[in-house]
Amino acid sequence: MKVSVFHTPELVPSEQIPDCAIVIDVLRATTTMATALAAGAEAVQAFSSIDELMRVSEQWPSDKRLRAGERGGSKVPGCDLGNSPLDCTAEVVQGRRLFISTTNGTRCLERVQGAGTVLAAALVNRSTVVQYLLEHQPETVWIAGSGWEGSFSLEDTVCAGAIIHSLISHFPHQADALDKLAANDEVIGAAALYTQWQNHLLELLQFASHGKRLLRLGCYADLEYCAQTDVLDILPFQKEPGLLIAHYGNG
Ligand code: 3SL
Repeated sequence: MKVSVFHTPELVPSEQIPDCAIVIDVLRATTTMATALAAGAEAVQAFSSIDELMRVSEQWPSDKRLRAGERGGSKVPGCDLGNSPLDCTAEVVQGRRLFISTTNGTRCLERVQGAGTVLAAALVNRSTVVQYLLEHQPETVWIAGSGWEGSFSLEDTVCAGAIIHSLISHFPHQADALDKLAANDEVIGAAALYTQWQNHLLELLQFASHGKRLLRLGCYADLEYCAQTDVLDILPFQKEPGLLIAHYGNG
């Protein structure tokens, strides 16, 4: 297995396709997707455009759909929800399809949707992603952070590092595991970031520029939730381009 990390969707190479692409948007799109599926949503359908979300979801029975739209951290008018994972309770999402469009996360998903396998990862479901990689051993793995409008984000890179850190803990020869796994320098950087911050993830999210943006919007509870590691046994797995369903670690 060879792993590459790309900090933003823009940095993901367009001329190749990996066996497995892992999309990360810790704050908050992939955390919300994992939470919605864990709470019983039928599926998550992601769109880069709000207009397209509205058009496609209109064809779905209204009692079986939820429209979640976020721009700049705030809920898009006309949608049922914004992008807070805390809104995705079983009472709200059970048996419904979540149609979602966010500033960066859904755009990142679109960027890698042609990969052999596409998974959505966050800190909350890190262990299921690692379990999938260990079981399926894809040859080439790309981990793509969503960043913020083309810029690096600490929270996505620390999550990439959390995945790499856990993955190499399963290698028999620890000493050269990182070197064997890494296909680019970003992998080493992400692992180092996680090693430094693994016991202070909430603090790191508060240092992050998007974390600060969410704090200004009064979303401290979202940061607290998104900073948790390995609390959801769910793996959002792309069934067809843009459509994610729940796939358990050993499913
Ligand atoms: O950028 C995104 O896709 C969102 O996750 C941003 S927010 O956390 O909902 O503000």
